[in-house]
Amino acid sequence: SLQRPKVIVTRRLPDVVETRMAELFDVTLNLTDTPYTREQLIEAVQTADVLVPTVTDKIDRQVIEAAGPQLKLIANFGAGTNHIDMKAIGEKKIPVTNTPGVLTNDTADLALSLLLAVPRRILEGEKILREGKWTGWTPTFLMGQRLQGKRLGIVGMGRIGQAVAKRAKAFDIAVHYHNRSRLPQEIEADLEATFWADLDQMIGRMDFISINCPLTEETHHLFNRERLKKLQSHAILINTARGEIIDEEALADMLEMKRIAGAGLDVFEQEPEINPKLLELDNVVLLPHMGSATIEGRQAMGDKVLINIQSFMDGHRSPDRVIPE
Ligand code: 8YV
Repeated sequence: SLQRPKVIVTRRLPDVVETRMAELFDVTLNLTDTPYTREQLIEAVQTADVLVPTVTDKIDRQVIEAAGPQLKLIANFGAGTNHIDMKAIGEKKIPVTNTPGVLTNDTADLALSLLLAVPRRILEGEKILREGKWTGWTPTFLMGQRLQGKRLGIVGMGRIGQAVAKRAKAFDIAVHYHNRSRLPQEIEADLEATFWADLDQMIGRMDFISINCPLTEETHHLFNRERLKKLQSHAILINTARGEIIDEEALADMLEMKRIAGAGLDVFEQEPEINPKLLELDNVVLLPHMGSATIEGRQAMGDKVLINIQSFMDGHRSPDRVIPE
């Protein structure tokens, strides 16, 4: 019944979240925690009242069109919804919710971690030490780039972009940004952020770039080969958004040729596969999609999923409804 909807959760969630879900719903957990196959996803949308997917579930047109009439809600565990074909969702009129807000600061913290780790060569240093290759302090050993006084260009100035800006400001970095629309004046003034309507003009002048926009048709390969060539040769590119926003092959080439100084990547085009060229490079820090991976954040994401399901079942509009374009 609607009182106790059948909820299928495709991945293991934090214990407290699963426990609470089992109290409230008739919940099916994926105890193996291996991503659902297409067949399993199709079966899920044909039997569940509510599906709780994650970024590893490709909810494409075929899956959406296979959904049975009993499917009432897709309550995504995560903010990004690029793995869900929102056009097909709009046609089929299945409501989708996500979990914005609760992972903003964690993701921004990880972007800053990369913004420190790459220019300051932190992982190179650690590796040398662990390999027993550190022969002692020298005046010119592991010199990196200073953060203070540099220019950071943020691409995508939503919640996460703004949280990155706030942190960068504390490091005395000048914040610049490109976004579909300009921020309200008071927010711009507060962040001391400079708006660039033209992305290419901005990136040609930045020391660091942080990508914080969603993956959409417009942002797919936004950083293609041609655009990457516009970066300054000392520039460092940070991506905690989605891998497909960058042409990874082109980026690997540019890094290899030292036409870009470095990159910090938490996301990749073919996760969990990593372009082998990237693995060969010293001037990159590669992380396994862990931007929102804090205990508090993942529990809060689970809480959001719960609230979204409950308010929907109670006949209210879910607070985090994602509107198909
Ligand atoms: C999650 C994320 O790890 O929310 C997002 O968009 O990328 C991460 O917070 C993952 O996507 C959960 O589905």
